[in-house]
Amino acid sequence: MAHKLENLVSAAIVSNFSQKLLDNLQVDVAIVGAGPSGLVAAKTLAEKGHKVAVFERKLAPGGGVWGGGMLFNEVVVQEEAKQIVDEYNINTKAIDNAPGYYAIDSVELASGLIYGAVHAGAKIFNSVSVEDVAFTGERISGLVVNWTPVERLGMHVDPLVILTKAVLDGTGHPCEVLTLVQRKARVKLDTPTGEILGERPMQAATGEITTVENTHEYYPGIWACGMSANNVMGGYRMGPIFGGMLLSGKKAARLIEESIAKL
Ligand code: 48F
Repeated sequence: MAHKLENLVSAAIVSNFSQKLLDNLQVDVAIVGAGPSGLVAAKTLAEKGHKVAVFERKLAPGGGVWGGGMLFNEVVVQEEAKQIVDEYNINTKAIDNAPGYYAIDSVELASGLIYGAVHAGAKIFNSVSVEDVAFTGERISGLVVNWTPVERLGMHVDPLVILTKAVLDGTGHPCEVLTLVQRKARVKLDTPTGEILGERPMQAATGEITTVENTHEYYPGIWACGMSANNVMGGYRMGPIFGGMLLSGKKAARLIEESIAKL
């Protein structure tokens, strides 16, 4: 009997997704959150040949980029980060009276960062939430994941586990993964108090610098980038300027690559 189109489409989706998930049950780097910092890290690591999976709670990857500032869909980057934007062939527009600052259409930036990560070979699993981590001895060695609708509906469904050499917490303002590591595993993070210091109010220029400075391994096996790094270390927020996020993603990729090379 000839296959009906409906059946071929369904079978292709089920088999391709299943294969993709099977291939990513063990990865080199598991990134939580497909915001700008996580997406830059994903592209940079995947281009170097690392197996990278990104888990994003929302249906649409891109994090806080899409909405620009107060839903005006434009964002700003500074000169230091323009080189990263140029790698993606994303258009920038010099800002009058602000030498070294550029405006970007936030839809172009979000879609470009997503395409860049996927095209480089990273796999993005959207509508998947990270609800816990797995440990091997004193090192974080995995992510515990479930469908976002399961999480949102509070369904009593057990998760699956992704094993990894490195976890990158790119969950933005709440630094969700490091928060649960500290709370559930009751371990000390590499901060002055051993705890999460909490994000400070807006101070854009300082926040841009500390976002990159605070990109760091906070416990064996787990790094933070972007606003997550700022929250862990008590950095300032900066609003719709995104250069620090992109530079943080680059730095996270470099630190992780150097670290997993030694494993
Ligand atoms: O917040 P987000 O865009 O991360 P970011 O790279 O960039 C921050 C900026 O967008 C903006 C800013 C710039 O001035 O301040 O806020 O630090 O993206 C974080 C992503 O992580 C997802 C969340 O849905 C968002 O898309 N996320 C958060 N918690 C989880 C998660 C989780 N537990 N599991 C999966 N995804």
